[in-house]
Amino acid sequence: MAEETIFSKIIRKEIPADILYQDDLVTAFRDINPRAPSHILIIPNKLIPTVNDVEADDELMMGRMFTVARQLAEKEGVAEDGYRLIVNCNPHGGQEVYHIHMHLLGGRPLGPMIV
Ligand code: D5M
Repeated sequence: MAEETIFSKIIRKEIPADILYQDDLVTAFRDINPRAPSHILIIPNKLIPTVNDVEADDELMMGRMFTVARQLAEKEGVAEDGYRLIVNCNPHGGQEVYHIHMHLLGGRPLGPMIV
């Protein structure tokens, strides 16, 4: 059984967060440490620690994450100029919170992806 993170508390609204969207499968809120004018995290309501833990049953929810990302990008006004979606996995991927999250970054030119 995976250990809960602070994101489970955000989903249950036990701690404050700037929640922009929530439905039965996903929740989206502003990143507390924004790296761009628009920096939103889109997460599954179900606790899945990393991309390594994704299973076929999760495909609907993973698809919803992209649909919500697209809708929020439009709402934030960054869709036309463009934005970046990032999912970090484990230490080499730079993952800090072990509850899968998609970063939506936009509102400025992000440059080429540096690895
Ligand atoms: O990214 C983890 C991200 O989670 C990082 O950009 C900060 C963000 N974070 C951490 N705690 C909070 C709270 N409480 N609200 C909003 N955002 C938060 P990673 O891909 O794991 O490096």
